[in-house]
Amino acid sequence: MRVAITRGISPRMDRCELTHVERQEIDLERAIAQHQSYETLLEDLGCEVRCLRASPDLPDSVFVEDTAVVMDEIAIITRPGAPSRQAEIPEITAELALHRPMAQITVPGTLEGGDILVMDRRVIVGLSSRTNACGARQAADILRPFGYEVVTVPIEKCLHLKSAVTRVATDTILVNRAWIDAGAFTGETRIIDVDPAEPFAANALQIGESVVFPAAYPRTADRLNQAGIRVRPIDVSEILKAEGGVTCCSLVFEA
Ligand code: CIR
Repeated sequence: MRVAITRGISPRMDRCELTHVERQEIDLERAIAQHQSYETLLEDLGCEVRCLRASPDLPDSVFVEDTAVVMDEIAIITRPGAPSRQAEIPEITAELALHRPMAQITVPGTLEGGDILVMDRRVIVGLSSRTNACGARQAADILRPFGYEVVTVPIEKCLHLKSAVTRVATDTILVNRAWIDAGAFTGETRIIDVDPAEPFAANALQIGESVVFPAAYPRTADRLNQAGIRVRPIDVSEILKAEGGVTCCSLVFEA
Protein backbone atom coordinates (compact mmCIF):
# COMPACT_ATOMS: atom_id res chain seq x y z
CA MET A 1 0.00 0.00 0.00
CA ARG A 2 1.27 3.48 -0.92
CA VAL A 3 0.84 6.03 1.85
CA ALA A 4 1.01 9.84 1.53
CA ILE A 5 1.38 11.83 4.73
CA THR A 6 0.15 15.41 4.42
CA ARG A 7 -0.62 18.18 6.89
CA GLY A 8 -3.33 20.82 6.70
CA ILE A 9 -2.67 24.44 5.73
CA SER A 10 -1.89 26.56 8.80
CA PRO A 11 -4.22 29.53 9.33
CA ARG A 12 -0.98 31.55 9.77
CA MET A 13 0.56 30.53 6.47
CA ASP A 14 0.92 34.24 5.73
CA ARG A 15 3.88 34.21 8.17
CA CYS A 16 5.73 31.47 6.28
CA GLU A 17 9.48 31.55 5.80
CA LEU A 18 10.62 33.08 2.50
CA THR A 19 14.20 33.07 1.23
CA HIS A 20 14.34 33.60 -2.54
CA VAL A 21 10.87 34.99 -3.29
CA GLU A 22 9.07 38.22 -2.38
CA ARG A 23 6.14 38.04 0.02
CA GLN A 24 2.75 38.11 -1.74
CA GLU A 25 -0.68 37.92 -0.17
CA ILE A 26 -1.81 34.31 0.22
CA ASP A 27 -5.53 33.60 -0.21
CA LEU A 28 -6.02 31.16 2.66
CA GLU A 29 -9.34 29.73 1.46
CA ARG A 30 -7.89 29.13 -1.95
CA ALA A 31 -4.79 27.55 -0.40
CA ILE A 32 -6.97 25.15 1.60
CA ALA A 33 -9.01 24.24 -1.51
CA GLN A 34 -5.85 23.70 -3.57
CA HIS A 35 -4.39 21.51 -0.85
CA GLN A 36 -7.57 19.41 -0.77
CA SER A 37 -7.39 19.00 -4.57
CA TYR A 38 -3.75 17.95 -4.16
CA GLU A 39 -4.79 15.27 -1.66
CA THR A 40 -7.58 14.09 -3.99
CA LEU A 41 -5.06 13.81 -6.82
CA LEU A 42 -2.76 11.72 -4.61
CA GLU A 43 -5.73 9.45 -3.86
CA ASP A 44 -6.47 9.16 -7.61
CA LEU A 45 -2.87 8.07 -8.04
CA GLY A 46 -3.36 5.24 -5.56
CA CYS A 47 -2.16 6.79 -2.29
CA GLU A 48 -3.85 6.38 1.04
CA VAL A 49 -3.67 9.95 2.34
CA ARG A 50 -3.12 10.49 6.06
CA CYS A 51 -3.57 14.18 6.79
CA LEU A 52 -2.14 15.49 10.05
CA ARG A 53 -3.95 18.39 11.67
CA ALA A 54 -3.02 21.93 10.75
CA SER A 55 -1.33 24.00 13.44
CA PRO A 56 -1.94 27.73 13.92
CA ASP A 57 1.55 28.12 15.46
CA LEU A 58 3.44 26.51 12.59
CA PRO A 59 3.05 28.56 9.38
CA ASP A 60 5.08 26.17 7.20
CA SER A 61 3.81 22.87 8.59
CA VAL A 62 1.99 21.96 5.36
CA PHE A 63 5.47 21.32 3.89
CA VAL A 64 5.89 17.89 5.51
CA GLU A 65 8.58 16.83 3.06
CA ASP A 66 11.15 18.85 4.98
CA THR A 67 10.59 17.03 8.27
CA ALA A 68 11.59 13.51 7.25
CA VAL A 69 13.25 11.32 4.65
CA VAL A 70 11.44 8.02 4.36
CA MET A 71 13.48 5.19 2.89
CA ASP A 72 12.33 1.55 2.59
CA GLU A 73 14.51 0.56 5.53
CA ILE A 74 14.37 3.57 7.84
CA ALA A 75 12.93 7.05 8.28
CA ILE A 76 15.30 9.91 9.03
CA ILE A 77 13.66 12.57 11.16
CA THR A 78 15.28 15.83 10.14
CA ARG A 79 16.36 18.89 12.06
CA PRO A 80 15.15 21.81 9.90
CA GLY A 81 17.64 24.60 9.30
CA ALA A 82 14.85 27.14 9.75
CA PRO A 83 14.42 27.37 13.55
CA SER A 84 10.74 28.32 13.10
CA ARG A 85 10.20 24.86 11.58
CA GLN A 86 11.79 22.69 14.25
CA ALA A 87 8.54 22.44 16.24
CA GLU A 88 6.98 20.61 13.27
CA ILE A 89 9.01 17.52 14.15
CA PRO A 90 7.12 15.82 17.06
CA GLU A 91 3.86 15.35 15.12
CA ILE A 92 5.59 13.78 12.15
CA THR A 93 7.76 11.58 14.37
CA ALA A 94 4.67 10.13 16.04
CA GLU A 95 3.10 9.34 12.64
CA LEU A 96 6.22 7.81 11.09
CA ALA A 97 6.84 5.64 14.15
CA LEU A 98 3.84 3.63 12.90
CA HIS A 99 5.66 2.82 9.66
CA ARG A 100 9.45 2.68 10.02
CA PRO A 101 12.36 2.34 12.43
CA MET A 102 13.71 5.84 12.91
CA ALA A 103 16.93 7.80 13.14
CA GLN A 104 17.27 11.50 13.87
CA ILE A 105 19.50 14.34 12.73
CA THR A 106 20.96 15.97 15.85
CA VAL A 107 22.66 19.25 16.85
CA PRO A 108 24.68 20.80 15.25
CA GLY A 109 23.43 19.10 12.10
CA THR A 110 20.60 20.59 10.08
CA LEU A 111 18.82 18.94 7.19
CA GLU A 112 15.53 19.45 5.36
CA GLY A 113 13.90 16.79 3.21
CA GLY A 114 13.67 19.20 0.27
CA ASP A 115 17.44 18.86 0.00
CA ILE A 116 17.36 15.08 -0.49
CA LEU A 117 16.91 13.42 -3.87
CA VAL A 118 16.94 9.63 -3.89
CA MET A 119 18.08 8.01 -7.14
CA ASP A 120 17.88 4.31 -6.22
CA ARG A 121 20.99 3.60 -4.08
CA ARG A 122 22.45 7.05 -4.75
CA VAL A 123 21.27 9.82 -2.48
CA ILE A 124 22.03 13.41 -3.46
CA VAL A 125 22.05 15.95 -0.64
CA GLY A 126 21.94 19.69 -1.32
CA LEU A 127 24.07 21.83 0.97
CA SER A 128 21.80 24.84 1.26
CA SER A 129 20.83 27.55 3.73
CA ARG A 130 18.78 24.78 5.45
CA THR A 131 21.05 21.72 5.25
CA ASN A 132 24.62 21.83 6.53
CA ALA A 133 27.60 19.53 6.01
CA CYS A 134 27.15 18.01 9.47
CA GLY A 135 23.52 17.12 8.68
CA ALA A 136 24.59 15.58 5.36
CA ARG A 137 27.32 13.53 7.13
CA GLN A 138 24.82 12.27 9.68
CA ALA A 139 22.45 11.24 6.88
CA ALA A 140 25.32 9.43 5.13
CA ASP A 141 26.20 7.57 8.35
CA ILE A 142 22.57 6.54 8.85
CA LEU A 143 22.15 5.34 5.25
CA ARG A 144 25.54 3.70 4.58
CA PRO A 145 24.72 0.41 6.40
CA PHE A 146 21.78 -0.03 4.02
CA GLY A 147 24.01 0.30 0.96
CA TYR A 148 23.28 3.91 0.02
CA GLU A 149 25.97 6.20 -1.33
CA VAL A 150 25.52 9.85 -0.37
CA VAL A 151 26.91 12.69 -2.50
CA THR A 152 26.57 16.40 -1.77
CA VAL A 153 26.03 19.32 -4.12
CA PRO A 154 26.07 23.04 -3.26
CA ILE A 155 22.77 24.92 -3.53
CA GLU A 156 22.96 28.70 -3.49
CA LYS A 157 20.48 30.09 -5.97
CA CYS A 158 17.28 28.48 -4.68
CA LEU A 159 15.82 27.19 -1.44
CA HIS A 160 16.37 23.45 -1.71
CA LEU A 161 17.98 20.87 -3.98
CA LYS A 162 14.54 19.81 -5.18
CA SER A 163 13.72 23.40 -6.17
CA ALA A 164 16.35 22.81 -8.87
CA VAL A 165 16.00 19.14 -9.76
CA THR A 166 13.56 16.26 -9.31
CA ARG A 167 13.12 12.80 -10.74
CA VAL A 168 10.26 12.44 -13.22
CA ALA A 169 10.83 8.83 -14.34
CA THR A 170 13.19 6.02 -13.39
CA ASP A 171 15.85 7.24 -15.80
CA THR A 172 14.87 10.91 -16.12
CA ILE A 173 15.36 14.11 -14.16
CA LEU A 174 13.83 17.55 -14.64
CA VAL A 175 16.36 20.27 -13.95
CA ASN A 176 16.99 24.00 -13.91
CA ARG A 177 20.70 24.11 -14.80
CA ALA A 178 20.90 27.78 -13.85
CA TRP A 179 20.45 26.67 -10.24
CA ILE A 180 22.38 23.39 -10.08
CA ASP A 181 25.30 21.73 -11.83
CA ALA A 182 23.75 18.71 -13.54
CA GLY A 183 27.18 17.04 -13.46
CA ALA A 184 26.11 15.32 -10.22
CA PHE A 185 23.93 13.05 -12.38
CA THR A 186 25.41 10.08 -14.18
CA GLY A 187 25.62 9.65 -17.94
CA GLU A 188 22.72 7.19 -18.01
CA THR A 189 20.27 9.76 -16.70
CA ARG A 190 18.07 11.49 -19.27
CA ILE A 191 17.83 15.21 -18.54
CA ILE A 192 14.84 17.43 -19.32
CA ASP A 193 15.49 21.14 -18.88
CA VAL A 194 12.80 23.47 -17.57
CA ASP A 195 11.62 26.09 -20.02
CA PRO A 196 13.84 29.16 -19.43
CA ALA A 197 10.73 31.29 -18.78
CA GLU A 198 9.76 28.95 -15.90
CA PRO A 199 12.75 28.76 -13.52
CA PHE A 200 10.67 27.36 -10.63
CA ALA A 201 9.34 24.47 -12.73
CA ALA A 202 11.91 21.82 -11.75
CA ASN A 203 9.88 20.68 -8.74
CA ALA A 204 7.70 17.76 -9.88
CA LEU A 205 6.32 14.88 -7.83
CA GLN A 206 6.64 11.44 -9.41
CA ILE A 207 4.10 8.90 -8.22
CA GLY A 208 4.31 5.62 -10.14
CA GLU A 209 4.06 6.42 -13.84
CA SER A 210 2.58 9.88 -13.27
CA VAL A 211 4.02 13.26 -12.38
CA VAL A 212 2.10 15.79 -10.27
CA PHE A 213 3.05 19.16 -11.69
CA PRO A 214 2.05 22.82 -11.11
CA ALA A 215 -0.40 24.16 -13.70
CA ALA A 216 1.57 27.42 -13.55
CA TYR A 217 4.30 25.96 -15.77
CA PRO A 218 2.64 24.90 -19.07
CA ARG A 219 5.76 25.26 -21.21
CA THR A 220 7.74 22.84 -19.09
CA ALA A 221 4.66 20.56 -18.93
CA ASP A 222 4.77 20.45 -22.76
CA ARG A 223 8.40 19.37 -22.61
CA LEU A 224 7.50 16.59 -20.15
CA ASN A 225 4.56 15.44 -22.28
CA GLN A 226 6.74 15.40 -25.40
CA ALA A 227 9.21 13.19 -23.53
CA GLY A 228 6.41 10.70 -22.84
CA ILE A 229 5.93 11.65 -19.18
CA ARG A 230 2.32 11.47 -17.95
CA VAL A 231 1.73 14.92 -16.42
CA ARG A 232 -1.07 15.54 -13.90
CA PRO A 233 -1.34 19.33 -13.68
CA ILE A 234 -2.65 20.96 -10.51
CA ASP A 235 -3.25 24.57 -9.50
CA VAL A 236 -1.01 25.26 -6.48
CA SER A 237 -0.67 29.02 -6.89
CA GLU A 238 -0.96 29.79 -3.15
CA ILE A 239 1.57 27.12 -2.21
CA LEU A 240 4.04 28.55 -4.73
CA LYS A 241 3.68 31.95 -3.01
CA ALA A 242 4.95 30.31 0.19
CA GLU A 243 8.06 29.10 -1.73
CA GLY A 244 6.64 25.58 -1.70
CA GLY A 245 6.02 23.15 -4.52
CA VAL A 246 4.40 19.81 -5.22
CA THR A 247 7.01 17.58 -3.57
CA CYS A 248 6.99 19.56 -0.30
CA CYS A 249 3.36 18.89 0.59
CA SER A 250 3.63 15.13 1.10
CA LEU A 251 5.77 12.23 2.22
CA VAL A 252 4.98 9.34 -0.10
CA PHE A 253 6.18 5.80 0.62
CA GLU A 254 5.22 2.14 0.51
CA ALA A 255 3.76 1.00 3.83
C1 CIR B 1 10.13 27.38 3.91
O1 CIR B 1 10.77 28.36 3.56
O2 CIR B 1 10.57 26.55 4.69
C2 CIR B 1 8.72 27.21 3.35
N1 CIR B 1 8.12 28.48 3.19
C3 CIR B 1 8.76 26.46 2.04
C4 CIR B 1 9.30 25.07 2.17
C5 CIR B 1 9.23 24.33 0.88
N2 CIR B 1 9.72 23.00 1.03
C6 CIR B 1 10.29 22.30 0.07
O3 CIR B 1 10.52 22.80 -1.02
N3 CIR B 1 10.66 21.06 0.35
